[in-house]
Amino acid sequence: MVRRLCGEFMENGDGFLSRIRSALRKTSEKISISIAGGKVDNRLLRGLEETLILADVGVETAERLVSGIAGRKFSSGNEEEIKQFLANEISALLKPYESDFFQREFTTIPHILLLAGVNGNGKTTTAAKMAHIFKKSGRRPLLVAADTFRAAATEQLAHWAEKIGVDISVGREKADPAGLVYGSIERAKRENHQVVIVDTAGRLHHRDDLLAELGKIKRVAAKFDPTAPHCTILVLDGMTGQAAHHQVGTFLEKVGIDGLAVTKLDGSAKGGAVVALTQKYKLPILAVGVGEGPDDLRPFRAQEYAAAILG
Ligand SMILES: Nc1nc2c(ncn2[C@@H]2O[C@H](COP(=O)(O)OP(=O)(O)O)[C@@H](O)[C@H]2O)c(=O)[nH]1
Ligand SMILES: [Mg+2]
Repeated sequence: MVRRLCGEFMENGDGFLSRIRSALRKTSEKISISIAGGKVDNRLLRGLEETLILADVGVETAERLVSGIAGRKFSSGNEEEIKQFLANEISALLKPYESDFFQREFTTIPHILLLAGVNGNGKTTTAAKMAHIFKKSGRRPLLVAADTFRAAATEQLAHWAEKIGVDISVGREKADPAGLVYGSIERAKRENHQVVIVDTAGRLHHRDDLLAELGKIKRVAAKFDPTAPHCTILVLDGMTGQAAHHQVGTFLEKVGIDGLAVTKLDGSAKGGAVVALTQKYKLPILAVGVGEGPDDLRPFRAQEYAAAILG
């Protein structure tokens, strides 16, 4: 049985739906325009397909959705019926990629989470928000500032740690991140932290270095426990659209990832990217970012997301 550790957290606060709905308004308005009149003919189908492709749901998925409509009888002139049909279809496509990430029992303690991704995608912010969620559900987190390359990165995470009241492990500037991670895991065992959240560097121009460094961090964690890191999470910026695909491909191949966290959905007009990414890479969406505050990280809900795309 799954313990609903974060149940309270998830029901509280303003809705995920209202946050992303305003961001996705452009997409949903365009969909509304493309199906205006509700008369299913070639013009409507072509217009809708184009709108879906422009919203980044991916060409194949757009084709599939549109042929689903083409092959169905709708009572004429009913836009709402088409919208409802699309919402159900998109929700069904996304449903397998929901996750119980925040409620999951930790099989090994400390549970080790590794956050990776390109600079600016929201790793540090997401690490802090995750720590905040775990703390609220009664599990002591330890944040690890393994982006030792830039002093500012450590300061940023330290600032968050103070703000949300959780422990943090920092190293000297330019210290070996893998060494810091090892020391942090030992500290977590000593001080009874149940979850260790490792924030890493994401400098793009040293990509090979960076990927090698992530590999080293993973090996060091595995020395302590062969199943660690228990979850390697790629943090993506929901506003980047197509570029995100390249990032997922690279990290999957070179580092190995278990799931995605998609940030900035509160500002992403091209919300279809989540649809395309899940269909292509079959990775769960562990969390979504809907703002810059500590409470602005949410579980991903397929139905709510589909509803927001359709307005
Ligand atoms: N609106 C919004 N901004 C976010 C979100 N997540 C992160 N940010 C902002 O994106 C910027 C980069 O985030 P940061 O965590 O430093 O990225 P990192 O370089 O990957 O560690 C910061 O200004 C964050 O406040 C989100 O979900 N919504
Ligand atoms: Mg950072």
